[in-house]
Amino acid sequence: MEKIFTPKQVAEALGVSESSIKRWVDRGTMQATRTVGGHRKLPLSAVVQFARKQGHAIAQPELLGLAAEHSKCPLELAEAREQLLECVLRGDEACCRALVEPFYLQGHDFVELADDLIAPVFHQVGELWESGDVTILQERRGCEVVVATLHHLRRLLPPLAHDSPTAVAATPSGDHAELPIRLAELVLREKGWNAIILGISLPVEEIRSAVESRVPKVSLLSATHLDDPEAFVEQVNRQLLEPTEAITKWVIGGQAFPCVLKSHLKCERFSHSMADLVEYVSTLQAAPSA
Ligand code: B12
Repeated sequence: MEKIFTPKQVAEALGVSESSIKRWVDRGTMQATRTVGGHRKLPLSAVVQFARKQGHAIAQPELLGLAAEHSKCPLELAEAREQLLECVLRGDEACCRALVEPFYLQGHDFVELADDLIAPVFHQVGELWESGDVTILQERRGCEVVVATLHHLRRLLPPLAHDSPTAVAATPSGDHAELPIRLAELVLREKGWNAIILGISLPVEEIRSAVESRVPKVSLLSATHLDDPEAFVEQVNRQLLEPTEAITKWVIGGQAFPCVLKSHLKCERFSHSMADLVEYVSTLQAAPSA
């Protein structure tokens, strides 16, 4: 259940007067509902989206159940990456949330969060693991704390419209990397898509049956590590992409595909980034429905 606040509580958190909050609500700048008695009620996501759009700092985020900021001044991207890497390697969830949540509240979107902050940090974790400077425990615990942070961020998104288009996302059997599809879910949710994660490490035939029953406008497949990429491309083309090409648009991404194989995938788009995914889906949203 989403947290709901009174204008007085929000005023205190934002460090403004209660009358300013009521004025913003009455002008429609801040979304609110009314009780039967006519009192204004403000959902957390409405306060957060107001703060992001208006560039309004939240003076006391803890009053809204948000993380107290890691650092009071907005961080440069390079600095944010450096600090996130430290939190990830320490497996410190509170520190990770206190860094990433304000980054989002300051107006950065999920595309930036994915492509410019989280992915580069984990690529660095991978390099450190390869050179023996990071343990498997640190790598796995690091993923856990970021996944937990993403769950917190999810509840800051505004509710979906009843007619929002559907997208599904999965990773295939044997691929246990969670971050790409969790990030894709948030990126698409932010753009108004009803993005549903089918699951991680799912057999291809089960992904296919989920797509056939849900008929999503877009389907995403992410693969970070495959034992035999060539055999996988052959199987996924034959058992998943070809049989469902008439009912959904496939977008595939992930580090598992060597360059030579990407063009063999029978998908609409191979995406290297969340920015590219957003660019692609915006062409679908703009297109008149058939
Ligand atoms: C964390 C991690 C794991 C964790 C994942 C845990 C979890 N809960 O998610 C676990 C423990 C499973 C793991 C295991 C292994 N791993 Co590992 N792992 C990583 C690590 C450090 C981070 C992966 C990650 O989450 N990155 C962050 C994401 C956000 O970045 P990204 O994948 O690049 O995604 C971005 C884009 O590529 C794109 N994108 C990706 N997918 C998609 C999909 C769509 C639809 C779109 C639009 C975009 C898109 O958008 C994202 C945002 O920009 C990487 C290092 C690295 N370079 O990433 C190694 C890495 C992927 N692992 C590697 C290896 C070798 C392994 C193991 C084989 C180790 C072993 N011997 O057991 C196993 C294989 C497990 C398996 N079969 O899945 C190698 C893979 C080399 C390769 N390509 O074959 C890497 C690159 C490390 C290295 N430097 O060697 N790993």
